[in-house]
Amino acid sequence: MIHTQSEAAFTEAKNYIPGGVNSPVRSFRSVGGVPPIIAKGKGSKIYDIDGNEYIDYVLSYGPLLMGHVPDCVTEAIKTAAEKGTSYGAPTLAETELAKLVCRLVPSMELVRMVNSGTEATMSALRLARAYTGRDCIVKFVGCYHGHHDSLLVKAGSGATTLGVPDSPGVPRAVAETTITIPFNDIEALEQVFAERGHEIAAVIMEPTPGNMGLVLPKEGFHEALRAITRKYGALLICDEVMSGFRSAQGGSQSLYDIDPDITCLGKVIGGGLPVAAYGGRKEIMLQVSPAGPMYQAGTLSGNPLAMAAGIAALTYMEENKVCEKLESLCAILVGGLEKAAKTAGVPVQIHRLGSMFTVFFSAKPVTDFASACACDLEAFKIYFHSMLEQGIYLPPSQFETNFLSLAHSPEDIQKTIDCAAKAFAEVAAARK
Ligand code: KE4
Repeated sequence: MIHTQSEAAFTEAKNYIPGGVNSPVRSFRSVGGVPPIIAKGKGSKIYDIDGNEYIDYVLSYGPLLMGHVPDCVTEAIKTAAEKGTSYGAPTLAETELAKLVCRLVPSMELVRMVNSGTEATMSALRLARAYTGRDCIVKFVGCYHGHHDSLLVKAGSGATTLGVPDSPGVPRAVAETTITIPFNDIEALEQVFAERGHEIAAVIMEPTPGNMGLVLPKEGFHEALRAITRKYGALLICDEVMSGFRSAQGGSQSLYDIDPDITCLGKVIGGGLPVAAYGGRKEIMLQVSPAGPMYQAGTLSGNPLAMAAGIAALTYMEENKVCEKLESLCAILVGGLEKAAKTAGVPVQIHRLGSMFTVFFSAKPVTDFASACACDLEAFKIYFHSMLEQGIYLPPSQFETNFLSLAHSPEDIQKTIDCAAKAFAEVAAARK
């Protein structure tokens, strides 16, 4: 593949944008090389400015459930745009999307629209602190909830000690209100609550984490988590920004029978436009301004253009049973990848849930961030670049999740499996 125009464009971008990107993962920093500069997308494909075509498994890191520019969403945006893009005043579309979300995710009795997953989880934390009057938050290592200070925190020295900043600029005082423990570790959870339970406002978790690659909860983990938060009066915040409408139509909370106090959504809910949301039990949500004293606001929250895209996407999803269809399509793809890796003699763990999947280059099970970090990252790099050069566009990190869309055809799936067979063979050859 030729990448000359992307190389020149990326160099120029770095003259005006830090690292040449508006979100770090897009820079290919962890896999090396120059990211293709994308010119357009259609269906399952994206095209870069050098004219190269790729089958896309990034799909904007999840939002594009029906693939690029599905007619249902494009038409809705065009119609809305002709009437207005934003008013700073209530509209019918906001109520329509809110009703749709409350029906699809019944634990969300009231919902507030915001513009990014970060805003949703930041607001959810403030709400939990406002509702409980407590300051401490518990999160899990490897779960990502956006870039606000309270959650850019890494584990302190001991299992239950307060966190330390995970980025310059995060005040130590803020980091010290967050306790970080390993995902799937019920003992650590019990120890934290035994020692600090009455200081804890909430536990925030990805029910099926997708930011260390896709990692699945152990048997009984969610039941234990819900029981202990109830016992100590801490809220349970379910961050389904990624898993919402992806792991299943009702999100992972519907798969694992989780009854969260607050849920955060993003990505798919906006159909590719900036929409995210937080919502939950009515008595909790009624704390949110102007119904209650907890302040949260946003100029473009609920703007009619994004609402139109979200309504179109979720309506199409439900009416066409998209999540069900993607479940079986993804199972076929992952089955083919497993067979290809086995034939090449490359040890992998492939995790799949709904239309999300991750190929871990590991001979051992991956159950948390530590075991994800033990993967063969050099093997991943070889696999990633081989797939890219063959026209398969994957997330540029072992710690990301791949996504499938309704636009991916059986031919796309077969081509992906064939390309993976070649990529695994290159990994095997490099390991010799
Ligand atoms: P945003 O602020 O990026 O819209 O959402 C933050 C967020 C919150 N919660 C979960 C579970 C998430 O996965 C995310 C964002 N996910 C990443 C992908 N790993 C977005 C990609 C990026 O950072 O560019």
